[in-house]
Amino acid sequence: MEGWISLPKIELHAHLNGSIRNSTLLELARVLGDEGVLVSADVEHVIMKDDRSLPECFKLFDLIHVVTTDHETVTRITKEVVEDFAAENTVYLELRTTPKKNESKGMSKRSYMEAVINGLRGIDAVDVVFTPACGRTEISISSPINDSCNGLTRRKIYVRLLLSIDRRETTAAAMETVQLALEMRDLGVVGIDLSGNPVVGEWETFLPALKFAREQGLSVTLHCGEVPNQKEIQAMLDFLPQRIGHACCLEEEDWRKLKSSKIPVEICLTSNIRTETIGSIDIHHFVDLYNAKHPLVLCTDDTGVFSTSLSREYSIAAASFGLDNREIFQLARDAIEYAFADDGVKEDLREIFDSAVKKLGL
Ligand code: 6MZ
Repeated sequence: MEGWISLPKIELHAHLNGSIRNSTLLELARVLGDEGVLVSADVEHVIMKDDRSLPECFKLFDLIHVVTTDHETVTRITKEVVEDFAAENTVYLELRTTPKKNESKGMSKRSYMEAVINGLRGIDAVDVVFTPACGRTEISISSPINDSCNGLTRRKIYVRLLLSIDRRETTAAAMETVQLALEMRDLGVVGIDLSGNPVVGEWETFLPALKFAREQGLSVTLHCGEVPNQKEIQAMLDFLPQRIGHACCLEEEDWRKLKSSKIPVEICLTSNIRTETIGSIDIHHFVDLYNAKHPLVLCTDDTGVFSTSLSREYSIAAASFGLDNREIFQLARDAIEYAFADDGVKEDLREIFDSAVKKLGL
């Protein structure tokens, strides 16, 4: 199948500011360069660099945040990121982002998220279904993958949001993010993510907010084991989040716990290789988890930062692990079960995949 673009796909681990088009980042950097806020040539060099270690990634994120944190830009990047995922046939996208305060721009965590929502509302190239209310009943589906209207084929993408807690944040700041997520449930917020530089911060700092999120019925996913830290990995697995991301640096005992817990793992192949969190693709833990029939889902992490796409991640898995077309299709379809969306959305997604079987010649 050409590049797996025609395969319907589910994306469950994508960071908004990590998924910006290079062309947009460069354009934004040039504007700030012209205003004398930064030296755009330096920024261009950093943006265009291909391989970067994990610590370098977090330096890049700080730079990206300098060029993106105003409302208008947040709206623009949200729109572009969703359009890009939809263009490669992602039919369900769980997009995560860290709500940010920026007093100089009059930005609060809430207004940041409102700018994200405005981005979703502003998309007209595809049908975006992002609130439970604008769901299945309001949009008539003539073809499960593409809706036809006036002879034009329109794509449809479900989008749900996760609010990220950055590991640099305090307990109070993490709590504020969870509170905001609860208030924005009607706008498609379904869960909380813990992310950020894995060598910064303590698990105990975030635990009260994560517990509160869970008590209130939000789903939780944790970046777990991006660096070796067995005490934290054990504590995270004991918390029994609905999903974890990465799971690169687990020890024997952690693998046992993970496998018996059946917590689904968000696998980000290119990210793990580029950041050298995993030495090479042939020793990636995907293989062990896949053979053990452990729940897992292929994800991009940061399409912009790692120059990848979801189709590309599927191609890499097919080529590196010898999976045939049917196995790849099943891998993509199984991801529905690990999404944080409600049952009605999942039912629609199953139909989308099942009706794609014939079109894909499977
Ligand atoms: C941990 C990551 C990450 O939230 O500003 N982020 N956290 N590990 C990773 N693997 C490489 N990739 C991205 O998107 C960017 C933020 O997502 C988190 C970091 O906190 C980064 O600043 P938002 O939209």
